[in-house]
Amino acid sequence: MFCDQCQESIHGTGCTARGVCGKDEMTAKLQDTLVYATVGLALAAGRQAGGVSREAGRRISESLFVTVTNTNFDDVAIVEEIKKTLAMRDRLNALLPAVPDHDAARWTGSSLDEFLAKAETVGVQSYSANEDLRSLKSLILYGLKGLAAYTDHAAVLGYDDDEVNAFYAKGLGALVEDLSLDELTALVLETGGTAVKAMALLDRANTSTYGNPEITKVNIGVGTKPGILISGHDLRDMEELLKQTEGTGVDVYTHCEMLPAHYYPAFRKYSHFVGNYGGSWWQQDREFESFNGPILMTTNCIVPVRESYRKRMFTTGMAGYPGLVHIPARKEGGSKDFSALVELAKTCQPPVEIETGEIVGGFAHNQVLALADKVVEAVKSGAIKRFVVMAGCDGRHASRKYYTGVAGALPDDTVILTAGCAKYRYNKLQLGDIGGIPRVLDAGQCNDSYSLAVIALKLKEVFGLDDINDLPISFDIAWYEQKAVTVLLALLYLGVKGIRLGPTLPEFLTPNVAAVLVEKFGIKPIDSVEGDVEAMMAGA
Ligand code: FSO
Ligand code: SF4
Repeated sequence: MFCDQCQESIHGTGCTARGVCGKDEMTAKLQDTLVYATVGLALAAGRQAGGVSREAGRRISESLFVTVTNTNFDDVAIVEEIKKTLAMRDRLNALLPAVPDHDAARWTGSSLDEFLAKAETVGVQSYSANEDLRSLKSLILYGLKGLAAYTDHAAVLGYDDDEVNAFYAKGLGALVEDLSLDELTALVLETGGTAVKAMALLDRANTSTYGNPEITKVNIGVGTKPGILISGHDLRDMEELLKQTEGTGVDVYTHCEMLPAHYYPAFRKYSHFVGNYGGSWWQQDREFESFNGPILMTTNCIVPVRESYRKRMFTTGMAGYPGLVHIPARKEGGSKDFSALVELAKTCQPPVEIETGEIVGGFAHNQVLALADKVVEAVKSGAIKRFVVMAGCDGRHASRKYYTGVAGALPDDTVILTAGCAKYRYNKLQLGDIGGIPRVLDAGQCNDSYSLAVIALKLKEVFGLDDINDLPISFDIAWYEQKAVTVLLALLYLGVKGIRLGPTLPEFLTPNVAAVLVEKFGIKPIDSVEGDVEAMMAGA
């Protein structure tokens, strides 16, 4: 196996025997074959008379999402995804005057052994013999994987974007084409442009269905009833779980990236939606143990499952893990059936309280724009000197203490804008407020980084600036998995310069490609807390 797609990849070599994430060799290989099958599907779908259909776009989203870090460790499920993808590829091939002239569009296989054998020649290292070209192709592929997660969530709510689907064909097709450094660099930016569209699409899907997030205080303590803990990003699963637990005597809590569900009016109304339990994804093994009740993983961020809670943990959607019960997809027009979790919860003890208090969030674009006058006034009066965007992911590495340090060291006249699980490094610090505006404004999930971009663009307009980089705003982004790559590419596309990226730069960037990013966009690695805070306050 070879995998270098996340920040915890073994530095210098990538993961070659077993992933730091827990992914083993067989799973890694099957995921490589699934990506290659998806490239074949993209080649066939992109050549259809009407362009990439919504059905094909959804299949591509699902297949790529399965291969995002920590999403699916279940080989049986991945084999099924490969089969479904090849079947759709072949149906589309049959509609063409000629099957695309590439092995990705033509190879055949139907057994586990054949899929594993195929993986030997189609992993990410096969996309080019030139390491710089391969690096750019990796950047495109990983950006597309994150994008796929977002378009999958939007599709679940009935929202698709034909332009995003069209780009799946172009971007995935590029992985198996001979393209120059310049052509691939342009495609990297185009991936960023498509990422903006995908994030806007998901924002529209979420807010049209569940209302605009509002300022909300979220309880981090526990109640006295047994609970179900829901993690991941899928808001439709959230909705159906809340409906199916209402009046059952079972409470519902969020974990990690599901915390922002509390900010939506459609979910706030449920009295049994009690609070958020614990911290970010990598702490789940300890926290799932003490939660005592059933746990539902709706998307990525599964860490190797401990025996102590294995029987209480369920997956759904694109998530999967061997030995766990998987709640099947909903039928057309229907709902998923979470009754197994509800029945199990009734037999469980209430959660053990691990902390008390509350965190405040709900500062997505609509809410912040409603406060725009107050914010603009605070900037004009000098009460707010600078905004620091600290969005992205959290992870296991001790070096991520840097983000807690930066949040604490930023002067009292700065406001932190955040989204994604990166916030767990500082969202329980008491950082106060500026004239009633909290110093940490949490927009929501990582996809809600879109909101942060909307807010920045609005501020640019209000202050009559031509360039987003003229705002008193700095970007100190943390990355872990491929959705953060998507967010980063979106920011680059929007013209943001001088982003700090940490805790380490991606392993898959060669020195030459990193140099291009430095030269064109001023991307820089993080340094010391003191040095970076001082530099950011000076606008550097
Ligand atoms: Fe964090 Fe995980 Fe949302 Fe990522 S929970 S690491 S950026 O999934 O997707 O923010
Ligand atoms: Fe390694 Fe990350 Fe790939 Fe897992 S996802 S195998 S930790 S690079």
